[in-house]
Amino acid sequence: MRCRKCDSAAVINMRHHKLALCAEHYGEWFVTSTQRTIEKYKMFDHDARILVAVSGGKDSLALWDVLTRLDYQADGLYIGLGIQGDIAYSDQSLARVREFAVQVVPNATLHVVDLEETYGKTIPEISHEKMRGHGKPCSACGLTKRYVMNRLAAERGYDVLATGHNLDDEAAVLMQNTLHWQTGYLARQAPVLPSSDGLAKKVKPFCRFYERETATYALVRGIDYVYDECPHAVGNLTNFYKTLLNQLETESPGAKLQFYIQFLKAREEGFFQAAADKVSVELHACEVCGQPTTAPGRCAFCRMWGITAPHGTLISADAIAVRGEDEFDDVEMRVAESVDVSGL
Ligand code: Q46
Ligand code: ZN
Ligand code: ZN
Repeated sequence: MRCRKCDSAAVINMRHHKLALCAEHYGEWFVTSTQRTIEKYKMFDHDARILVAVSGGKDSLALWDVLTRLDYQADGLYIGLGIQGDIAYSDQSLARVREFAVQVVPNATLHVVDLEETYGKTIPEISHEKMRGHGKPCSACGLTKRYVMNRLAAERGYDVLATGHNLDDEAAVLMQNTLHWQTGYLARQAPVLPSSDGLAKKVKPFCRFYERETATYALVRGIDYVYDECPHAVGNLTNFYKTLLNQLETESPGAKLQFYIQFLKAREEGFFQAAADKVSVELHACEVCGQPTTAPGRCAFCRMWGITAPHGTLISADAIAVRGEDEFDDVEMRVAESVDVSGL
């Protein structure tokens, strides 16, 4: 198969777009398409300070790369979950993120918040404690990640929080919510969630890209990412729906994209407005940490992590200005030293 633009060998054939491209033209197409999505959904402009949540996987690193190439002011946030399994998952992920930051986005800042250093426990530990050894740690993990992202964005003055969710992620969640007619969740599933009462604006600039498209972009850009999934992702429901949707896509190319795009249209036309009105709840400040919450008194995060004492700036893992390979050791030391847990 040849590239539509230059006749070189194509690295990808996107049947749903009827478009095959070589490495060079695919890289260009991917960056331009991201910009189009950013504009279409009014995600942000060049004045915005953007915080990209980076996990070490292909999607989030590709997102940081593309936003930087598009000249946006994008910094990174890595949250150390303390999930190792047989593959040293968290250690591997942090190593990939650091290497990427130093080599690819040397003018950006990488924030590292290690949960064990900051809050005294890893995700598997807090989850085990709360669930008495039953079930997966994903709910504790999701709640914690959302909290840390919001909190860091607020404390460091970021306007927007960007995540690398792709079309496969979005379509799988959509299918899950639709099969259960979770109208409240459907009302809130969008490429942009506006900021409200101290919660950062959230955006998903890759929501229209298939997973194989972000993987191909990472490949052509030579991004070194963690191939392994989190050990707890194995066998989860989202992956099951992804498999079903892939079967559908094989039979009917473009089905996944249509499913998601038509949902967004229906949503924009107010199809889920009644559900949105019903679930809109008032937020107030957590009496301990000050972060917005719907719960009376302490927020869900403070309750789960057993935080009872008021404190000032809790997350203090210092920002790392990524300056170059030779300062690598320094960086590690500064993070380890700058974590302040005195408020706990
Ligand atoms: S929620 Fe669950 Fe993920 Fe956390 S424990 Fe792993 S699989 S990382 S997106
Ligand atoms: Zn080409
Ligand atoms: Zn709180």
